[in-house]
Amino acid sequence: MSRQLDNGAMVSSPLEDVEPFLDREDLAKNMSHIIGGSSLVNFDPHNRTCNNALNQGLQEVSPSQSTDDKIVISRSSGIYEDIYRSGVCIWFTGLSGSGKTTTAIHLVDCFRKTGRRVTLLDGDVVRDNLSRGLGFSKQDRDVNILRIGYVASEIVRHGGICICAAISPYILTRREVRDLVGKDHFVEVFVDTPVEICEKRDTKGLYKKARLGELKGFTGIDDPYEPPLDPELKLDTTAITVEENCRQIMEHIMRRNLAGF
Ligand code: ADX
Repeated sequence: MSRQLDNGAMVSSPLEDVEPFLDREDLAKNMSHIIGGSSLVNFDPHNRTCNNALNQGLQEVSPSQSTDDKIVISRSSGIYEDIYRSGVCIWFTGLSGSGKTTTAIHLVDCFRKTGRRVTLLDGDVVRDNLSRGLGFSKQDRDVNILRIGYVASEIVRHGGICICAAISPYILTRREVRDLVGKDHFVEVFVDTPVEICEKRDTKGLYKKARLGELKGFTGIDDPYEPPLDPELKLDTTAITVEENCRQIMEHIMRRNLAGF
């Protein structure tokens, strides 16, 4: 399909023509049309997923060798690998120092081991770039969270995996993000570490500053944190290891078939 840019130039973008789940004949036709190159991916029309052909070893066959239950499509790079997979957003919420980032980083590794690419949006990192300049008023926190939610929703919409780790203190804002991403692709994980423990850990020295009154509006001290009422998962980081917590999350995702493994 061609479309006209603002400057009048015509561009053609074949992917716009392709619905993710066409019937197998259309798919074969379109895929061989839009994707050039030498390597191949097998598409399974029954469970609507692509085998991770890179991990399983590619077979050099041409599109004409497609059979009733196997469509062979050619591809030129890894970028098409994920398009038939389900996207999912794992949204960590909890106090500063609760263990969101530690768990999220370990979870990234777990997903990578399955062959999936993962995007991690961590509150501290996002505030250094996408949300630079925002403060910690309710309004600014909401803007921050909705930005993260928007990026997550785009990643998920394209079949990607997005792990978000921000305090996200407000129930209604988290609900808005859930709606934005889509409830069937959203896993809210409450990192339920009590404030006393977070304060004892005080990895960044911010609780101390907040207690001394040098930092105003610090979550859990003089700013609210609204715990989720009905999160998909609740983690204990005081008695349970990060590995075990991540295993629980991966199990949840597999049980609900959220990532198309
Ligand atoms: S959120 O409320 O908008 O979700 P976010 O996760 O992005 O917060 O950022 C929280 C991080 O910012 C904390 O881990 C801490 O390092 C830092 N921070 C600085 N000031 C505050 C504050 N007033 N309240 C909470 N965190 C703060």
